[in-house]
Amino acid sequence: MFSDKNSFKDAYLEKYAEIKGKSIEEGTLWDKYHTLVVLLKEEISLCRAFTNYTADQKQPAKQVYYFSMEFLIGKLLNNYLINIGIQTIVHEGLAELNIDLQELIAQESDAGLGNGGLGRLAACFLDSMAFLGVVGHGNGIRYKYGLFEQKIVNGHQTEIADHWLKNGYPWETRKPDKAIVVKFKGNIRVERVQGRLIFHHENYEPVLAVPYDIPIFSYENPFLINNLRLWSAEPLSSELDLALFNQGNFTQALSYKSEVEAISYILYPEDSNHAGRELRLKQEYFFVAAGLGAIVRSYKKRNGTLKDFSQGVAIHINDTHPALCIPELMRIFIDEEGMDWEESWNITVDAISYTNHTIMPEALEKWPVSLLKNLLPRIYMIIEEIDRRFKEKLLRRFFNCEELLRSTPVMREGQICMANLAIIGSHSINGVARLHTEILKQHVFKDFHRIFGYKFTNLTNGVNHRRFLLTANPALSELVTEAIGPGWKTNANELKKLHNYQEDASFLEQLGKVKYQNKQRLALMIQEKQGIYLDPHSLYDVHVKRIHAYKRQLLNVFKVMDLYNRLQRDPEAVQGSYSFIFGGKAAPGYHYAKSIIKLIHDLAQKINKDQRMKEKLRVVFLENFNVSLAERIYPAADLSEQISTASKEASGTGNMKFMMNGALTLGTLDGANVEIKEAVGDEHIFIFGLTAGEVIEYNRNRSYKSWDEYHTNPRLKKILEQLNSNYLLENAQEFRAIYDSLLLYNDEFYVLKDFESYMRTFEEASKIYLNQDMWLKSSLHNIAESGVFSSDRTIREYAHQVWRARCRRIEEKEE
Ligand code: 26W
Repeated sequence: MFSDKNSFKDAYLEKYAEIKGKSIEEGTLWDKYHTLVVLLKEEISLCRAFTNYTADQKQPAKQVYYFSMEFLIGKLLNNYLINIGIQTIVHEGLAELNIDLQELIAQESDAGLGNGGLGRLAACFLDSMAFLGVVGHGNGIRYKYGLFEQKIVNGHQTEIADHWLKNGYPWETRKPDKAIVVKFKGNIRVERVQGRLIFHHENYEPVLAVPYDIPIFSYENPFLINNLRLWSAEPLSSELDLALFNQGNFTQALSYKSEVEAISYILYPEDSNHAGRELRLKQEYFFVAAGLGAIVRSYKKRNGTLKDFSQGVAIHINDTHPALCIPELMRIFIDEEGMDWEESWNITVDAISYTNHTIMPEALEKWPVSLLKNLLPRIYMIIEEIDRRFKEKLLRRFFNCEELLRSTPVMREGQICMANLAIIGSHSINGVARLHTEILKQHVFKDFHRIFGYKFTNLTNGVNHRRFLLTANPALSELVTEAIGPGWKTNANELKKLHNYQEDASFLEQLGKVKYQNKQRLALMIQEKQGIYLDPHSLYDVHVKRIHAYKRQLLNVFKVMDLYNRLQRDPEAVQGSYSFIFGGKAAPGYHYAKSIIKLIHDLAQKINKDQRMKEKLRVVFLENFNVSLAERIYPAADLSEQISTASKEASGTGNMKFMMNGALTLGTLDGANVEIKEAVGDEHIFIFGLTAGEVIEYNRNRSYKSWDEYHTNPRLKKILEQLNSNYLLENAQEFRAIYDSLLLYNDEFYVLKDFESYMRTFEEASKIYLNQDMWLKSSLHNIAESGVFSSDRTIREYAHQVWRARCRRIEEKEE
């Protein structure tokens, strides 16, 4: 790698001349960005060759494969420059060539191959696996179109296709020689040969899966490079096309091509709603079959036999979307390797582990038998057999097992329950925060917990602190490093050393300044984009995440409405100055969530144009919340809104990103908020509302009556009346669905129930904010305790407890 800016400059100019064949002055920003990425990739691949070499010398490390429908990786360039440790060299070298590194960084498309939490978690895990020296690779889909771009028109969300590949994506390398054929539909012919059943898949529709590899560079260790493999669907060969073309059957030939390409065409923009579409099931099997095909092929090449497969390979399934890994691995062992059922099953279960990310019933995947049977006939037969054997075992093991037989089988009422398949077919199932895991054990999968108690574990989520603190917040990172040294970058627990500065007035003052600058930077961006001015002295109260009823953006809106109502009556009723910042995408078909976006806009418009509120309240909705925008927002936040209905948010990871950037949490006892509270102590977090236990009990006994809240709380009554009138809009019907959800349908997410305690707790927080010294101490305390929420900690736990894989980094250190 380059040792100084001159050697970088020479290499860059040489590469530029080689691939562009013109002078730098003639080149576009894209040319310059492209050259830089190609150069980095080549330099790094030299290191990769070295990795393979060293790995072969010692005992081969266990390979971990992280199967996920989504990888929300965002931009890579800046992160990679920091990881490799050459950001300054490159910045200065390019500057001498009159090139602004920031402009090149802006050229990169934000790879949005994910919806939200689950996809971003997968991306954070890739970084931490590489950093810790776990040989861990991502396996997913190379969607031609990622998550839609959100445009707000007149307060309404509209969606624009995210054509992220339009200029090309220089980080990826196409590997046509590593392609795999995936088979759909057709029929199975069964033959008995020497007492054994042989299964022939005939008349199937073949699809070629072509891999594109993206290198994952680890922090400060160029030798530990992992791979993210994304599969693209292509027609198998031109033969079929040609034959049809020659017969004059053009439309049929073209429809075959587009049907195949549809598989990796677009990411489903649903983050919690299982729609049960055939194309989605095709996507799921497509990347499962391609990924496993490649893994088995390379394993066999290295080891000859598959007998010890699960000792050398761990397959992790990120939610149930890749749960077809279980029958597919069985199919490979039985049909292609001629192994018997028992042995195949033992290896499969031993290799596979599963993470659950949601308890929302509408998000749990269930596929109609008819759909699966037609699309994947052999996989269907295997699922049937898994189900049959499981039920048989239950009957043998449990006396009186009617109850168990009702809730745990894979096949129920003409549907295939993917979570049940995932639990039965893996050796480990985990929730993503302690509370979530407890809910899984005691409620959602209670019966499974009776049967397979030993399989359940908790692995609380974490986030990549090198992206969301080190890279996203350079000013804070510098301040922290000056105070406690650079060790926190590789060991986030060292952030605890910041406690030594708790009483250091000058340090706290600097911390305040950093926050102010970050707020200014965000304000500038908002001013430029939306023409709304935010005062950096005001409290930035931030609520950014997918828009969903259970995440209760509505509760926050009611808070703003209430403050506004009170300020109109009495300008002294509320102390301090506030900027309420919202952001997030709604699934295109989720009308309720879209109304929430419209509501925020209408409220923002009303308040922002009211001159009397100028010094007091501002409301802004940031368009197109994505990874890059998130990296701007977290460093500028004072208050982090984590206000889901308790029990509904499995973990949350935004809560952790805010925390490490010094924001204080205003939240319910839900997901990882519970653990954040334990880490910082009651006095450094603002907790309100029903507990998960109370919500579950209300749901059970149905004693909650939302009308009671309406009648007993005049402030709330006023807000609801405003919602149901033309107070915000000429059209009083616009927010009728929201109003009805609260009063006609009894407020499923307890918005009205939690309103009062939310307001009280918000007021507590705002009082403390007025005392900047106290606030900054709490802010520092939050940063100091955020180390446990680094994904490095999470991945260590996965490696030791679930994958039984080595973290080469720590072992090297101990030697
Ligand atoms: C089939 C449609 C569908 C698509 C995505 C259903 C469910 C999902 C995901 C499981 C939803 C998701 O992203 N869950 C989030 O996962 C995060 C990472 O663990 C958690 O922090 C969030 O609390 C959880 O909502």
